[in-house]
Amino acid sequence: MGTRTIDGTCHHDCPDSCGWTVTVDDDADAGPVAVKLRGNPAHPSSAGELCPKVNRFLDRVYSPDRLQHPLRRVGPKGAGEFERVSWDEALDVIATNLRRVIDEHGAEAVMPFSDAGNQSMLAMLGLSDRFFGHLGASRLIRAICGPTVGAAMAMTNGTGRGLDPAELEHSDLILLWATNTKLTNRHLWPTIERARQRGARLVVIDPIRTVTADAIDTTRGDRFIQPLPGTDVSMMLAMMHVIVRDGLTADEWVAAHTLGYGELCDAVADWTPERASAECGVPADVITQLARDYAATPNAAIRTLIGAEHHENGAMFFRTMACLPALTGAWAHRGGGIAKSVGSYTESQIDEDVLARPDIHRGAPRTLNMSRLGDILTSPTAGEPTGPGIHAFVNWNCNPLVTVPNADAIRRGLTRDDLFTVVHEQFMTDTARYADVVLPATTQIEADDIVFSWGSLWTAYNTAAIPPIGESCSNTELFRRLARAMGYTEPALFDDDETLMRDALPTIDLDALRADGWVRAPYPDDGRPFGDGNFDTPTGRVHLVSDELAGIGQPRVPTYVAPNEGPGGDTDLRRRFPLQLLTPKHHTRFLNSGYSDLPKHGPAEGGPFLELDERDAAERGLTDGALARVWNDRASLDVPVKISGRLRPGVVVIPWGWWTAHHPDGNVANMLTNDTLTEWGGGVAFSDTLVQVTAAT
Ligand SMILES: Nc1nc2c(c(=O)[nH]1)N[C@H]1C(S)=C(S)[C@@H](COP(=O)(O)OP(=O)(O)OC[C@H]3O[C@@H](n4cnc5c(=O)[nH]c(N)nc54)[C@H](O)[C@@H]3O)O[C@H]1N2
Ligand SMILES: Nc1nc2c(c(=O)[nH]1)N[C@H]1C(S)=C(S)[C@@H](COP(=O)(O)OP(=O)(O)OC[C@H]3O[C@@H](n4cnc5c(=O)[nH]c(N)nc54)[C@H](O)[C@@H]3O)O[C@H]1N2
Ligand code: SF4
Ligand SMILES: [Mo]
Repeated sequence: MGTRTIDGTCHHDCPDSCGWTVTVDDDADAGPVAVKLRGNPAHPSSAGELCPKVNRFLDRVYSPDRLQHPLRRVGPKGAGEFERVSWDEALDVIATNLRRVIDEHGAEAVMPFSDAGNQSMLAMLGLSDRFFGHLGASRLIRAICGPTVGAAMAMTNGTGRGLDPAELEHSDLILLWATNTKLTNRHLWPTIERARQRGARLVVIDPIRTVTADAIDTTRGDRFIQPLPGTDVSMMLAMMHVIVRDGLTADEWVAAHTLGYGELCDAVADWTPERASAECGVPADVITQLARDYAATPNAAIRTLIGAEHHENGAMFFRTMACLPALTGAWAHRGGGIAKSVGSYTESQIDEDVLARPDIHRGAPRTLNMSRLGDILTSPTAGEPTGPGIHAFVNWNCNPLVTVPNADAIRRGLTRDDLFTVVHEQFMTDTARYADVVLPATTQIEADDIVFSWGSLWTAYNTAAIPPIGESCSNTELFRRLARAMGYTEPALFDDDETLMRDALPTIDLDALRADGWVRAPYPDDGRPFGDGNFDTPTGRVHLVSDELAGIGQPRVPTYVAPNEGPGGDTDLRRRFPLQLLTPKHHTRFLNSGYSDLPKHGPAEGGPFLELDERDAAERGLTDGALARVWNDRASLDVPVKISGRLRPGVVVIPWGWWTAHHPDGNVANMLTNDTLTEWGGGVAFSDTLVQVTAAT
């Protein structure tokens, strides 16, 4: 038999959705073994390159730490003491406990919890909504990453649609605004380089001098602008002030395609660059120059992803940003506009109702926002005015103890004796350690699926290369097994993967997708999403004023509200906790909370640290490598100091993704972070976190 190759697609929650090719040795004693995994050169957007994390994906697949069998807890919660059980025993324990919780507390006391750990269609949307809807469980709002951006832009443009990022190639001025492209979206960089070769200038706007900021070339007119976190809206208002004041608007386009220009002018009249400078810390002349450059470049493009969403004013950031290209008429020009996630082109090809099947759901259960998990698990009413507390917690595709803010409260919640917890995972994560039952999950090379990219227009097929490792199963198979264990008979709960794929994609020919490997989402041939000037609002215009926002109690016009947990917010908090903490993605070998536990990934990145400016360090008597204590009212953690020139005084950073075992005192970055929700859109403000720092004793 020998070896053969199978093409697949990376499943990580990453905009790039790279194509890969797996070489499988069929002659191995233990059955087919994947011996090589490499980038697929034919893949249209990733062109053969993967990344430092996934180049070693097989280390993950064949890690000795992979969970291979169901486990039942035998020690205290969190101690990580388990015994191996059969699937039948595990399912029996789960069904018995779910039925007990439903009898004692009602079905809303069951909380499903997941995100995009595997963002492929079946893994993320497959059968979970059918199962939990049929059971009548509380419904989960999954909005820790992305939905706020779309909901915010929709208030201005009526849609989350924007530029295909590949269109940046046609732009003459690219603003990388709150996105760390070289780290988080590396396969877009060649496009940006092509634009630069044509003469495009680059502006990077970030509170951190990131690796992306380091890539600018000031001799070519590139710039790095470093606002304080959570203050960009003030800078945007000042940019609009300058554009209006200096007569730089595209008058004809504004008259034909916008609503509320006069009111917007009134709203920005007082927002001089000097006033904004006092809020955001960017010199007034830099703001003025940025506004002029932006307005003088008809096809200026703004590239943004998720970074700015994670603030108390995170929705207003994107709502306000969307007004900028409307003032300059950038959408009329190829390469001009805003490029964000393209999920509204790609993922919208999925008929989610076909997957969720609301017709087989029971009742109309409440919704719970995933980002409030700490509050939900520690409250007698799940953080709601009324209703049962959570007594059963079923988690897959997500590692909330590391990835969700206010995580010390999550830990306290998961320790509750009257909470029954199930975790379906590839590894014994911090979250899994608190489970009563742990179930083993497959990796991407062990199950067929379809990956809808949010960083390019390409949707790609993933063919399983090897059978499931050990007794692991895919997410859809998990829910079929749970439905059977619960004694349900509704046939839709048992649909196989092939049926789900065929039924959920009304506009995609599955056979052609399989044969070709990928398919591109429909997008205008001339590259301009709003080339005809028609927007998706009720009036067809760009809403510089928004009655819809007024309807949900938000300002009609773009308005800067300083985050409460920030320099312009609560004065008592600010006095006690004078430093702004960011906890960003930082390591090239990590993907969110994944890989920090693997021997060729985690150790190569060193370990967690507190990064700060030398002035903040000197004030506290801290030197490089000293152990610092970082704390606020939510938690405290000890971590070694790293002095750098990447930050403004007053801003500190702890890279995120490390687990409790990697931190000297077992506390992780998200134990410090803020779980206040964004003004609308359901996002969360973990990047508005104030802390104090001293030497650890
Ligand atoms: N290597 C690697 N790649 C990844 C990931 C990973 O963990 N590791 N995670 C993936 C995921 S899930 C996502 S969502 C994407 C996210 O991709 P990005 O949105 O590009 O990444 P973030 O690190 O969330 O945020 C980007 C930048 O926003 C900045 N920022 C924070 N607050 C503000 C602000 O108020 N104003 C401004 N101007 N900037 C601000 C941060 O300093 C950060 O450098 O990356 C994906 N790619
Ligand atoms: N402080 C701070 N917090 C953040 C962020 C930040 O920048 N800073 N970023 C936020 C963002 S943008 C995001 S997207 C979230 C990400 O938060 P999470 O979704 O929790 O992060 P991941 O580490 O990507 O994935 C979670 C788990 O899914 C598991 N998994 C992978 N594939 C499968 C599968 O097929 N089945 C099952 N059952 N499990 C699988 C992995 O083993 C992994 O442990 O974190 C958010 N939290
Ligand atoms: S994690 Fe992102 S960059 Fe790395 S292989 Fe997967 S899709 Fe590509
Ligand atoms: Mo994300």
